[in-house]
Amino acid sequence: MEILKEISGYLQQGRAKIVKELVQQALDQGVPAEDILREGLLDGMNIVGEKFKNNEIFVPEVLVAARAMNMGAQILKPHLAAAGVEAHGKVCIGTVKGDLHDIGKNLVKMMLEGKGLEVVDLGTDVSPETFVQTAIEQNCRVICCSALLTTTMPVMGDVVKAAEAAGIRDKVKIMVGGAPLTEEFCRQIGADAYTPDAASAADKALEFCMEA
Ligand code: B1M
Repeated sequence: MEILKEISGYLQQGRAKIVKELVQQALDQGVPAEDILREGLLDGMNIVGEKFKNNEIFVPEVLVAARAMNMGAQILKPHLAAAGVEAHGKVCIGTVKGDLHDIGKNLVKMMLEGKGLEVVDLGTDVSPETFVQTAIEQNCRVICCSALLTTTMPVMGDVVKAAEAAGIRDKVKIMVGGAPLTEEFCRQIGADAYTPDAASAADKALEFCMEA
């Protein structure tokens, strides 16, 4: 669809204002929010990622594209979230210590809210102790950890250890995700679930909350 290609293209150029307008236009035309996200915003961000990897563009370009992505996603937020759903449980989410990538984490947060879960957003660069302390203080059923760097993935193992040390490991489920993660890594560190995308993360978190 032409408008989705335009959204992807302007996102790659970091034209946040136009991206916002086009996302709204696509919604007005009746394009499903999930399609706008996948074929417009995420498509654009993937191309940005490839160019970044190949040294065709650099951090400043990626940052403006990321800003356009976040602004477009904000417009989609109410459409991705199911309206008026009762809270089914509380979860906390954050990008692990040393890692500042938050686009994926923000998408997961949106999807969690869309499932009617109450979400405590800890932001980026979150220490294992903060995840665990928040889970205790706010009575969270699930801790959601995101990581985009291979160098910060091991921090997720530290979150599992911190939960064990604090004596809450049997009360809290620990979910992990982010581009470099795998099912095998999840098993190795003793986390409870790996999900490859935001929608399946929200389904899994809801399942854990309903089990409680
Ligand atoms: Co960075 N970066 N970056 N970056 N960056 C990557 C990740 C990289 C793969 C690029 C590359 O080289 N190809 C590479 C990592 C390589 C590696 O670790 N092996 C990299 C690097 C190296 C770096 C720096 C070190 C660069 C530098 O400074 N030299 C630096 C690190 C800073 C730090 O964190 N300490 C850095 C900085 C940045 C920016 C600040 C410029 C910017 C981040 C802006 C921001 O987030 N606000 C940035 C970006 C944007 C990227 C790329 C281009 C895009 C990431 C993204 O947002 N993707 C990325 C390349 C790429 O991925 N192709 C790259 C879109 C997002 C929707 O996907 O986060 O995977 P993702 O989330 C998905 C799923 O993974 C899943 O759901 C989401 C949607 O379905 N998911 C979960 C995510 N979390 C989940 C949690 C769950 C479940 C599912 O459960 C709890």
